[in-house]
Amino acid sequence: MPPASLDNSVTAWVDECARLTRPERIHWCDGSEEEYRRLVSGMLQDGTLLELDPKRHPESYLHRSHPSDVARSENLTFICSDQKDDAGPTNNWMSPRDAIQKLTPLFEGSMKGRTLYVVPYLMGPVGSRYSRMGIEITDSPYVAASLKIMTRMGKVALDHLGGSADFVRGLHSLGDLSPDRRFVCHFPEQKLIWSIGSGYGGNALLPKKCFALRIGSWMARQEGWLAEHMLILGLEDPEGRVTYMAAAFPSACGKTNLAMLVPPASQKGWKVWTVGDDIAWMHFGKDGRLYAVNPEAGFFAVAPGTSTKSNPNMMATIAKNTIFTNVALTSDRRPWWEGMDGPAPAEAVDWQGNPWKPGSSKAAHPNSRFTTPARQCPALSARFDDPEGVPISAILFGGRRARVAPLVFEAFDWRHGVFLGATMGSETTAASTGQVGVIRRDPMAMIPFCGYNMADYFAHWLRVGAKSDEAAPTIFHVNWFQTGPDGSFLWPGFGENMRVLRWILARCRGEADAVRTPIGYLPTRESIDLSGLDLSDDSVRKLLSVDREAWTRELAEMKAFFERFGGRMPEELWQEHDRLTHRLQLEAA
Ligand code: OXD
Ligand code: MN
Repeated sequence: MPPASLDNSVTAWVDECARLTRPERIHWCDGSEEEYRRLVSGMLQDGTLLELDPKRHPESYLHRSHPSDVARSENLTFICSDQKDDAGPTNNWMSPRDAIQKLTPLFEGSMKGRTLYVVPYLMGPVGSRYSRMGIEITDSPYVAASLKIMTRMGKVALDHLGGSADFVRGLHSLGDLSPDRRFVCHFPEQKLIWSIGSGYGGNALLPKKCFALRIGSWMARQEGWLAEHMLILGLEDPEGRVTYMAAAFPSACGKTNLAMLVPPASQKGWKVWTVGDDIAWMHFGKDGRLYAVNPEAGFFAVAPGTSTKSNPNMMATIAKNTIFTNVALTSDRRPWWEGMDGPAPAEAVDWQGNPWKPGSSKAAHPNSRFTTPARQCPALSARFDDPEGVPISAILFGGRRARVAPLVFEAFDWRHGVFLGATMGSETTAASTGQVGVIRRDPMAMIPFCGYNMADYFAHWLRVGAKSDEAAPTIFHVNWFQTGPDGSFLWPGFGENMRVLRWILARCRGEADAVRTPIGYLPTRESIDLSGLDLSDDSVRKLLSVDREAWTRELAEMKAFFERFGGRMPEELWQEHDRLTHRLQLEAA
């Protein structure tokens, strides 16, 4: 039964969706523990979930998605704005009318024999003026249960909505899971999402990428804030002072690990507090500072590579109440993936349910995931639920670059920082379908997630920061992934990234030296703590220097990327490109 307090438009929309999809029954989610348990027990009965060893993994389950449905389908993701130009050259576009015409027959009767779940959810802390409401209609109990973990779901959300009709509508159906009939369509002007044919998190958990980033970025531009693909962390110094930073990296480039970093023994007294691992909603306050909230309540993170070495906090987080997707299953019913601690099991069942032995194919899918509650993270910030958010002192942009980008450098000012974000490049990963390991321009790590023309997005960034001048965060670029001639990483990464965070913090406080180079301020060798690291002089030189020739080659690629936006590209960014060209030429002379 729908709660009585609802605006008629909510029930009218649910009725309309039910008429289209013809479910056997409708269930309004209240977000209770009991409801979650019922969802789980139904899925255990029909095999959608498998129970893990309840002693070692209490209340934790394995889900296997369809083998053709294991990552975000960027080629099937569309922005359906009224005007094609408003979606811009980096998005697939379909007219709203064509999208409705194409998808309506796919939704017709798609929920026959299934339950339609109405899932109200809140994005952002309870009681925050920055939080926003959404309702997802789905025929997937896996989605409904995952949303209980990933959002503030059910009654708490409806209480926030009150009698208002202002919420993002999301209609999702598994359909027949055929890639030929799979579409993820966003109608930003209507605050509406239609997704069919996929049960994969990034396509089916609509609050995450679809709402919090694609529709969110559209709303943010209209309302003057920023919806970003960024982690949020608090860096505590040995005196107990906490400074907050936000960082954008493309999918599967270590955002979650950085957000939960545990410093090595050499970094005594330092600590990282986790506010968010994937998405930041940020508003400039009256004091000119930028404040960030994490709209999510859980983590949907990549499993392979996660271990007590790479991310002990995450290993502790996933110890219970966690849904694993597409990982391997050991004979004692434990989850397993490549890069986990200890030796590989002698045998297991792979992510597709087939017998597996070490040395054969991958046991876990490279984009296998877990969905786990943020409140279980031992490093969760005390300000996770702060309705006002946390003040951001530094913004980090980064990518996966084997060459070109040094370990860390600082932008000259906000405008140059926006240029650094706008020209970010990274090697592609398994988080999306398509070729892995090729360099693509991924401005602010938002290329798959910006819900409108990215030229307008850059203009928006320039505009919001310009208002705040001095109080705006300082912008940095980092790259943990530079490799040497033998292909091995030059920088140890993981906990040792604390050394880079400390340099960034010291720069924000005006306490660290830097050299001015054509691309920005780089650390002097003495200003960054490299003590005790096993780094050759040559590695240090490569990590902390500018490869002028490589940057000159980059200029051409940046130019080609900017040209895609034609006359809509902000003039300021072309000027930044000219200035960089000029600085590189001067240095060569
Ligand atoms: C994610 C992604 O799932 O970026 O966070 O793909
Ligand atoms: Mn992400």
